[in-house]
Amino acid sequence: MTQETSTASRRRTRLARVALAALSGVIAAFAALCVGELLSAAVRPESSPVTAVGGAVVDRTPPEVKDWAVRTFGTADKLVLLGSILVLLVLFAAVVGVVARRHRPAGVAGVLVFGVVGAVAALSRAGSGWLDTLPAAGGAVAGAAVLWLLTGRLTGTGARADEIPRDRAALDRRGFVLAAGASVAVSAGAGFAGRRLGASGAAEAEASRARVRLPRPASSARPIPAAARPEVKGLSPFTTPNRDFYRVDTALVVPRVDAGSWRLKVHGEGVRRPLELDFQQLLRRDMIERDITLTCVSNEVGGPYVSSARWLGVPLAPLLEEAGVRPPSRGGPADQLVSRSVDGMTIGTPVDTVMDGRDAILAVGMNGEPLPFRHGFPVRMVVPGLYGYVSACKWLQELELTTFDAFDPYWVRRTWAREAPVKTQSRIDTPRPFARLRAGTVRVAGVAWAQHRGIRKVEVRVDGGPWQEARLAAQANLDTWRQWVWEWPATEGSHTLEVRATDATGTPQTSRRQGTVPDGATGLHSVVVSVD
Ligand SMILES: Nc1nc2c(c(=O)[nH]1)N[C@H]1C(S)=C(S)[C@@H](COP(=O)(O)O)O[C@H]1N2
Ligand SMILES: [Mo]
Repeated sequence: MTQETSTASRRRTRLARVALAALSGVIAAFAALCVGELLSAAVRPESSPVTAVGGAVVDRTPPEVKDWAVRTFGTADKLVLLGSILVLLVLFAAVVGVVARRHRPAGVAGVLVFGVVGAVAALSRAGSGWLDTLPAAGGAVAGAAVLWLLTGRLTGTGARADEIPRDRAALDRRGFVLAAGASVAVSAGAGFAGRRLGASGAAEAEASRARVRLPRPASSARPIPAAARPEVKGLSPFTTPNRDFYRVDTALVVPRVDAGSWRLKVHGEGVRRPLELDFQQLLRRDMIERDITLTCVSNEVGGPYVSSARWLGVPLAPLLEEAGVRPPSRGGPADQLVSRSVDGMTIGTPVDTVMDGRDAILAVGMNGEPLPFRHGFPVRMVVPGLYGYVSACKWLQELELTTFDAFDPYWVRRTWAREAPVKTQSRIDTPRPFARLRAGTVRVAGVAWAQHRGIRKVEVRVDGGPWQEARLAAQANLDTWRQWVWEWPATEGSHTLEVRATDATGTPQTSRRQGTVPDGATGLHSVVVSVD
C-alpha cells in the first residue's frame, strides 16, 4: 500500500466513524422519544417530551409571534412547531453522538441534559405535577444507555476504549450493526406500545361521546329565515359546518375527555352553595339552543377566525344563581368568572356579562351533534359578544368566582386585554383578492358581525368613492353574523373594494388600522380585483 492510499483510507474510516457516531446519537434520541411516548401513555398524553417542549414554547411565545405563526401557517402552526422541534432534536442528537465518540461520559451527559429540558418543560405547563417529568426522565435514561452501548461498539468495547487511541481501536462493525438494530427495534416496540395505550385511552373517550344522546332543548333556536341565507357563490354559509369551524387553542394534543368521568366544580368567592355536577346531571337540566357566532381576538381584518354554529347548552346564569352567586351589580363580591379546562387553560369572563341576560351557556352540542373533541367535548363555555379567549373555554372542568384584581388568566398574562367585547367587523368573501372578473354586474358578498349589538347596515365602496348600501340578509338574532350582498356594475380596470359595517347602536366600524394585540384588530377589509 502506498502512503497516499493508506492516508486516504484512514480518512475514510474516520469519516465513517464520525457518521456512525452521529447516527448513534440519533438512534439514542429515537430511543428516548419512544420510551417517553410509552411512559406518557401511562401519565398523560401532554407529558410526552416533544409535546411538553412544544407546549412550553407555545406558553412562552409572544402574542405578535403567535399571531404571525397563526397567520402564516394557519391551523398547521402546531405541526410546524412540532416538526421544527424534531428537526432541532435530530441535529443536536447527531452532535451529541459525535461528542460521545471522543468522550462517552460527555455524550451521555448531553442526553441527560435533554431529559432535564423535557422534564422542566413538562413541569412548567399549567396543571402539571412531578409525574409529568417521568416520560422525559425515563426517556433520557434509555437514550443515554443506548448511546453508551452504541459508542462502545465504535471505539472498541468496554475498558479498552479508554486505553487505546480511539481511531486505532477496532471498529466493531458487526457489533455496532447488531446493537443499533436491536436498539431501534426495542425503541420502536416501546413507541408503538405507547401509541396503542394512548389510543385505548382515547377510545374510551370516543365511546363516551358516541353514547351521548343530546336532549331536546326547552327553548329551541329561532328558525333561520330563508332570507338570512342568500345564495351567492363564494359567500360563507350562515352556519359553519363543524369540520370547517375555525379552531384556535394551545393544545398540541386534543384532549379526549371521557364524559363518564367528567365533573364540573363551581366554587369561589360569594358562592354560597358550591356545586359539583357530572355530565348526566348537566344533561338533565333545561337546555337552550342558540345560533351564536364565535370570533377569535387573533382574527386579522378579513381573516378566517370567525364561525357560526347552532349551540345546545345549559344557561349559565341560573346555574350560578343556584350556587348563590350574585353579580357585582347586585352586590356580589366576585367580578371575574374564571373557567379552567382539563389542559390547564384559564379564561376570565366578567360575571356581570355572564349574568346580564344574554345567552351565556355551557355548551354540549354543536350543530346537532355532541361537541367535537377539537371544539371542547364534553362541555365548553359560549358567551355571545365576547372574543373566545375571554369566554369560550373548551374542555371545561371548573368555574371559579374571583376578582380581576386577584387573578390574571392565561392570555391576560400574555399582554392581552382583561375584557374584550367583540369589535364590529365586516369581511368581503367574494370576489377573492386578485380575482379576474368580467365587466358587468358582479355580486360582491360577505359577512359582518357585532355580536350582541347586532348589525344595522353594511356599505361597500369602490376605489375610495362614495359608500353604497349593501343588501343585508335577514337578522337571525343579535348574536350572529349577518350576510350581505351588493351588486356592483363593474367596469374595466383594476379596482379596490372596501366594506364597512355599522352596528345596531349606530356606530360605524372604524377605519383606523390596529393589530390584534391587545383587544382585537380594527380597520376596513379591502380586496383588489381586475376587471377585463
Ligand atoms: N381549553 C382551551 N379553551 C379555549 C382555548 C384554548 O386554548 N384552550 N382557546 C380559546 C380561544 S382563543 C378561542 S378563539 C376559542 C376558539 O374556539 P374553537 O377552537 O372551538 O373555534 O376557544 C377558546 N377556548
Ligand atoms: Mo381566540
